[in-house]
Parts: sequence; structure tokens; C-alpha cells
Amino acid sequence: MRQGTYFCIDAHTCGNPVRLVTSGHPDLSGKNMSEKRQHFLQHHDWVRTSLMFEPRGHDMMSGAFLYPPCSDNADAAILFIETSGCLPMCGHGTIGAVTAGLEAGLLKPRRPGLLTLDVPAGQIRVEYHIVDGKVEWVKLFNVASYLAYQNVQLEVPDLGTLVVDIAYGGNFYIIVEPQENFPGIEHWSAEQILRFSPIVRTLVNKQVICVHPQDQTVKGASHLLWTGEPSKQGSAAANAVFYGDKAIDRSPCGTGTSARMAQLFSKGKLAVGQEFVHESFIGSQFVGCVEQATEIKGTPAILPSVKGWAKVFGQNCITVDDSDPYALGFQVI
Ligand code: PYC
Repeated sequence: MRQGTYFCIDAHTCGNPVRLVTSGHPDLSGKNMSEKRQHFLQHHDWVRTSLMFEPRGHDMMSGAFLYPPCSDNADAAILFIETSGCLPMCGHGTIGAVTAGLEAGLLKPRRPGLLTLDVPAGQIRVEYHIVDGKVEWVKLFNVASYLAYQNVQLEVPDLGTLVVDIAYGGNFYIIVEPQENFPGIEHWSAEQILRFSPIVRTLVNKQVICVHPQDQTVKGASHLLWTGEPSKQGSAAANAVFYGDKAIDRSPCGTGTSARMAQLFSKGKLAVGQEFVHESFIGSQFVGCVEQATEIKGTPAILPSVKGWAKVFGQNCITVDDSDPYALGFQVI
């Protein structure tokens, strides 16, 4: 029987939704969050589609479950859910889940101001600041991020040649910089991003294989990061991240910002210690930083951090009931 009641805290991180599900957690087996993610996808994925797809969610919907930690040194664990599946890591999801979880007293840090969290992509650290019970900002120290491929040439129908890089920041990002057939996001409409992104993604995944060197379940170039000139004071760059089937991230995208910093670092355009203020398609900002250079099995990488804010705006009690023909949700693509 596929039914349940799910209490949720609805929030947004710099404009992008985060639905923190606070009850109805499926029991997951596995010794770490990567294995638990696989277990969830195999046995409980209907919970995700019910809560993320229409009519209970929408194309951009994204959320998280908090779980007990898998490692002795962690405070908690996060399973990310969204329209495209369960991401190995989600930056705006972390900022939103931490904000909502702390404000509701669901996250209990051993040391105030600091959290260590197990996520499917590994382990992350978080710093945060609370004033009068409200979280003002969250800074996450993300998993090691690296440039996987550069100068991949594609022939895109109705667009022409595109040359892209692919970088990992917790998910694999296809990064498209301004060039002959792409003038930059400030000159493109949302409709153009939504139209060309799935085509470019399919072409890339036919041409290159993206698999994380330490976890074979983290694979495939799933997200596109189209770049361009920022519009806000202080921003170093702007981006529009496409994910799922029809979503443009309203936040500057935490894993995308990490991937972009890894790409720029690898090309000598960003240094250790340098801040990188990244602007979203709606003009909201994250402050990124290359904290440290590192390597993953011999591949040069960085340890990035990303700082942003989230706001809680509602409580939601969602029921999923077999008598509803759309209990498991639907998408209009
Ligand atoms: O913030 O990492 C992120 C993210 C991934 C997809 C949408 N947002």
C-alpha cells in the first residue's frame, strides 16, 4: 500500500524550494548514506515522486529527510530528494534543511555553530549563525570537487557547435561559457535554457562517461550550468543551472558553484582562499570560496565552501492516499 502522512517544513534557499520532511521517514538499510540512497531509490522512490511531483510539488521542487548519522563523528545525515531523483549532494538543499532543522529543534549540534553531516556524496561540515532563534546564514564545506573534462565539442541541432567543460561539485555539471553560439545567460530567455539543456545533456552523456572515482553510484552528467555576466554588485559571475526535466535553479546552486570553482581553479582563474560570489538567474547570491587544494585518487581537486541563507515560510501536512489517482504524482514535460 502506498500511502502515508508527511509533515513538512517548507522553505526556500535564495529563492529555490526546500521541503524538509519531518515525519514518515522510510527505514533505510546501508552502512553509509550512499548505500541508503540506493535503498531508497529501489524501494521507496514513490515517496519522492508523491512529495516532489505535481500536484503536491512542482518542476523545481526539492527537499530532504534528516536521518541519524552513519558515522561516529557526525551529528546527522541528509537524504536529498527532488524531481530528478535523489542527488548525491545538494547545496541549496543543505542550507534549507539545516536552517529549517535548527529552527524547529530537529538538529541538535554537539557544538553550537557547527554541524558534521553525512550525505550520499560523503561527509560535509557546516557552520551557521543564529540570532533570536532564526538562522541568518549557513556555510557548508562541500565534498572535494574537480574538473572532469574540458573542451568537449558538441553539435547541437538548431544551435550549432558548443564547447563545454564538465566538473564535479557533488553532482556532475556541464558548464557552458559564452562562445559563438551561446552569448551568455543575460542574452537568453528561460525558455531557451529549458529547450536546449536536455539536448546538450543527452549529447554529453553519449560522448563522455562521468563516474566518481570513489563511488561508482555517483555517475552521469545530470546538471547544466550556463554562465554569463552578473547584474548585482559584488558578484563575480552569474549562472543558470538546469536540473531534472524542466527546472532552472532559483538559487545560485551550491554544488554548481563548487563545480564552477573547481573548473576555474583548474584553469588558474581562481586561487586558494579566493572568494567567488555567484549569482543566480533571479539575482540571489552565494559566497563561494576555494578553501584548499586537494586530490581525489591522483586527480587535482579543491575543497570548496558555499555560504547562503534560507527562509522558512510554512508548515505542511501532506497525505498520500491510494484512493487518489495521482497519489504518486505526475510531471507535465
Ligand atoms: O544547490 O546544489 C544545489 C542544487 C542542485 C540542484 C539544485 N540545486
